[in-house]
Amino acid sequence: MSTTLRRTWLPFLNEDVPETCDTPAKVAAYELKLGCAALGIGSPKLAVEPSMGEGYAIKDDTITGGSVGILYGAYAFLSAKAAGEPVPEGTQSPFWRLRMLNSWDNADGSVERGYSGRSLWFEGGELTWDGPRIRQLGRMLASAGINVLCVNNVNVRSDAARLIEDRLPDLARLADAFRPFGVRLMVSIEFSRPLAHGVGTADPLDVKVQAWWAERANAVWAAIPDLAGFLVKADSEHRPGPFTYGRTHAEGANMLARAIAPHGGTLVWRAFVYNCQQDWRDTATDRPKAACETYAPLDGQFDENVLLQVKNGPFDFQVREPVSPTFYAMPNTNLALEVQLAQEYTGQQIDIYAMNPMWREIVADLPPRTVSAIAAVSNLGRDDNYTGHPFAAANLYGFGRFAWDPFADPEAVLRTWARLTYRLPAAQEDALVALLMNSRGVYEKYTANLGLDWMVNPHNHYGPNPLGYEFDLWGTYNRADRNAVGVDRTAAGTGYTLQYPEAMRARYEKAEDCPDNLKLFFHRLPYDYAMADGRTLIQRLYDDHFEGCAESEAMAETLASLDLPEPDKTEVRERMAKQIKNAREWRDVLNTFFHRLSGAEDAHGRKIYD
Ligand code: GCV
Repeated sequence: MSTTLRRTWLPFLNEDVPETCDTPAKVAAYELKLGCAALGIGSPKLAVEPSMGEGYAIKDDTITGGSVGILYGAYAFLSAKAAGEPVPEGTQSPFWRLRMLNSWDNADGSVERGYSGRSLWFEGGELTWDGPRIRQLGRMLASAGINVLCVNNVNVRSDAARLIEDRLPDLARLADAFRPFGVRLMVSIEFSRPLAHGVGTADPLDVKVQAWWAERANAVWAAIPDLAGFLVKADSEHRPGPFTYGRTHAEGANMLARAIAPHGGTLVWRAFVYNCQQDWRDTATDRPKAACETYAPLDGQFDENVLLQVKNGPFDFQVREPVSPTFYAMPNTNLALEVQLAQEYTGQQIDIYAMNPMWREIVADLPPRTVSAIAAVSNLGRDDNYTGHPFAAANLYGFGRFAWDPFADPEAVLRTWARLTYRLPAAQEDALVALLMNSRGVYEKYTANLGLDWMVNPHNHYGPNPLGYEFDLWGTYNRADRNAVGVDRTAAGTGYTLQYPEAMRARYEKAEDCPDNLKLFFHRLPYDYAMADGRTLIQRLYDDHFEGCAESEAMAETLASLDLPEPDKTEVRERMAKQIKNAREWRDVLNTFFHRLSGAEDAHGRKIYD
C-alpha cells in the first residue's frame, strides 16, 4: 500500500490512481479493476452513454453512465458491494446539479477556520501540491458525488487575487488534476480587483470596469474552459463591494455574471451581509434580520447565471438556528444553500459532531427544490487523514451523499460511511452509528441548548465565554441579566419573526408554541419560565449542561469498546479526551454564569462553582 494513502471510506482502493487515468471513464475502469480484485468479485462492464451526463444505471453486470456518471456508477457499485448493500436500481442522477465544496484556503498556505492542517494546494503564495494526494482527494470527492471545488478563501487576500491573473497557468494545472474525477474548479474573486490594475474604480456600472472583467473572463476560460464560475463575498466583514459605489448587490452580481455568461460560468454571490460594527447598546438592530432585509427587495433582479448563496441559518453556522428566512423571501432568484463542514462553532474537528441529521432537519423546513444548488465550507487540510478527526470524514462523505440525494436517511448514510471505513462487528457498528447520530445533540446540550448560541470564546470560537461577544461589535448578544436571558425576536420585539411565511411565524411567535431547542433563539424568557415538561428554564439550562457533559464521558467509553484500526483509534481517543475537557469547561462556566446571575439553586444539588 502506498505511503500517501490514508484510510478513506473506500479502504479497498489501496493503490494510488495513476496519472494515466486522465478521464472519468479511465478512472472508473481503473477503480473497478482494483476494487473488484480486492473485494474478490467479478468486474462489471462499462458503457459510456454521453447523454446521461452525471447519471448512471447498473444493470445485468453493466454500468452505463454519462461521461462523468460512469465514474459515479463505478463508485456506487463498489460501495454497495463492499458494504453488503444492494446496488442502486434504475437510473440514478443527482438532485442538485452543483454540489460544491468551498475551501477557505489562503495563498500563504493557511486555512481560515481550518482544523486539519495547512492547505492541500497553497504554500508561500504559490499553488503547489502533491499529485498522489490530490488524486486520492479527487477519488474521495467523486465517490461522494461532489463536483465543484472552490480553491480559495472567500476572503481573497494578497496572492490569491492573482489566481485569475499571472497564476492562471497554475490554476489550469490544478483543474487538470481534478478533471478526471468530474470535479470542476471555481475561484473566489475580489470585487475591487480592477483598482489594482489602474482602472480607477470598481463601480459595476462603469464601462471600464465591465470591460476589465470581460477581458479577465475571456483569459480565464481560455485557460480553463470548464471552470465552474466565480464566488464572491462582497460588502461583508470589510470586503469590498458595490455599496461603495451606491450600487445594489444585484447590480454588482449581474455585472460579473454578464462577464462570465458567454463562457457558461456561474456567478455565486454570497448573501452574508450584516453590520459587523454594531454598537451593543443598539437593541433595535438585530443581526439575523440583515440578509433578508438586504436581498428580499432584490428578488427577481439577479441574472439567470447568478446563484445567491445563503447560509442555512440567519446568523452564522451556529449549533442550532432556524432556517434563514431569505430562502422563503426570494422565489424568483436562483438560490444555493450553504452549510459548513469545517466545525468552526461545532467542535473544531476535536469534538465529534456528525452533520447529516442536522441537514435533514433543514430540508424538513426548506423544500429542497427551493434551492438550485448546495455548497459546503470544506473541512479538508493537509493532515494525513485530510479531515483532522477521523470521524469528520463522515461529514465530507455525508455532504456528498446529501447533495446527491437530500432525502436519503441520515442514519443510513452514516452507517454506510462507518461500514465502508471500518468494517466493525455488527454490535460495534451499531454503537458507532448511534454515537454519531447523537453527537450533535450532546454538543448542543453542553454548549448552546435552547438555541442560545454565541457564548463562545471570541475569534477562535472554541470553548465557553458567555460574555465574550456581549459588548462587542458583531451583533451576537444573549443579554442575560439577573431575571431573564435571550433576545425577543417576535413581532413585539425586533420583528425578526415577521420575515417568515405565516406557518413558520406561527411556530415561533409564541414562547409556548416555539420548539424548546429554539426557545431562546426567538424569545427573552425569565429564569423561572415554566417549560412544557414542568421544569423551570434555569433548571433546564443546568440539566442540559450536566447531561451533555455526562454523555460526552459516556461517548469515550463507547469509543474505547470499538476495535478501530490504528492510527484512527489513537487519534479518536486523544481527541475524545480533549472533548471531555471542553465539555466540563462548558458545563461549569455556563452553570456558574447563570447561577451567579439568577441565584437559582440546582434542584439536584450538583456542584456549581461560585
Ligand atoms: C471566511 C464567519 C467566519 C469567518 C468567515 C465568514 C464568512 O464570520 O468566522 O471566518 O470568513 O464567516 O462566512 O465569510
